[in-house]
Amino acid sequence: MQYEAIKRQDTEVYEAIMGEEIREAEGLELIPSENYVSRAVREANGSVLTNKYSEGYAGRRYYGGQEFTDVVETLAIERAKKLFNCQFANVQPHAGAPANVATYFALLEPGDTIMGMDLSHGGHLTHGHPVTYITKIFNFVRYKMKDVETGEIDYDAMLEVAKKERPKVIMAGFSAYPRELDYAKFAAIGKEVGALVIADMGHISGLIAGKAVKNPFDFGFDVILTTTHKTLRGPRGGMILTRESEEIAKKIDKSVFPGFQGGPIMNTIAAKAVAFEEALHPSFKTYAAQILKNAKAMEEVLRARGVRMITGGTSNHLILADVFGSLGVTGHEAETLLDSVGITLNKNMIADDTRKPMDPSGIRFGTPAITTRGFKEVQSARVAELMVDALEQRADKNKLESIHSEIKELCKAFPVPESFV
Ligand code: DSN
Repeated sequence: MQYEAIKRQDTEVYEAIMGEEIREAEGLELIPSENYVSRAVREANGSVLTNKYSEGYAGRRYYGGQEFTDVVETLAIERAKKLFNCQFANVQPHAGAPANVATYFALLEPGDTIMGMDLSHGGHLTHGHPVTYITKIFNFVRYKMKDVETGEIDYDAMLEVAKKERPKVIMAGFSAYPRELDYAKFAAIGKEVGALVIADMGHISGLIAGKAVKNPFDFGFDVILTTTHKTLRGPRGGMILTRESEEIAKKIDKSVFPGFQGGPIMNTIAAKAVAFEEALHPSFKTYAAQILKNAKAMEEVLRARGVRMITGGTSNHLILADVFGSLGVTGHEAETLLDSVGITLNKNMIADDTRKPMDPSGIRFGTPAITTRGFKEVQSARVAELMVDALEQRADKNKLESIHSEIKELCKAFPVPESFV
């Protein structure tokens, strides 16, 4: 039996873990940054490697007893390089935000300028939102969409600002943007103003690895930052990839350790290695392609039901819907209501939102986790129908109960798999 020792020793934690097991089994996970990992990834993450301190890098550690940690870290690095077609990988960042910050410190001096996508148009906190401490160190300038109905980035304005502000780094990346970026344009602007172009691909790195979307390295990007637990379907963690510059890679290694972090989390690095091997498997390409097909199927339903989507739809794994404008329900109300029928997603600001972050106009949802469950277009479309039904008929308790029953049946028919290879 799973969790036997925890059950014997600590019933409070055991019960919370079991509660989460049931929640994940009986509900649909639509948060686009979440996924289900394989049992092999979980075993590696729960392994004895958690006991080990390994400051340094393979072959150059500050503590003894590294014969096995060196193996897992080297495996993770080699597999990551193969997945993303690059020459260097640092797999030690504890998460996405530390990977970003360590990279800034590796490549910039305090006071230097970084250009990133505005959070309100889909960017990420670490790309320069004033609530983060890094804005006390670096100067951030922003770019936005030109047209929120199509999602087109305002590349002309971006170039103009870049010429004036001379950023040292231009970040291409997002956490709530449903379209592909024009990497060639980013690279051209970077070249024109002498900035490094860095892609923060946390959300879509699995789609890149599965070749369902473009790889920024093919457009001359120098560095890709990513989490490992979203579409890439690995353990919670971060990673920094460098295309070909040994000079950049060395600076990044030094910045991650000893500059920014202490000991790497070796059990998680082993789990990253396992997940990367899974992603190298041919079935991962099918998975990545299906994520996009499922998102399209949901998009079509929303359009047919008259729900406004920011950028008009999706070209990746996520959709940002203006539920307040379309259905008169706030993002917070929608999140709570859908949770009550077994659908988990998150409230989200929409572009130029007039509402507040804790109760915005939108919801953000996506297909990585339901696709892991085995959903195809037909089930994804049905879920979208049920979501809109629940939001439209939110006062009808019987209707909500019947939607919840149908969601539970779908979950039963598509249990979370234990293995993907
Ligand atoms: N929290 C992540 C997300 O949900 O997109 C970004 O860091």
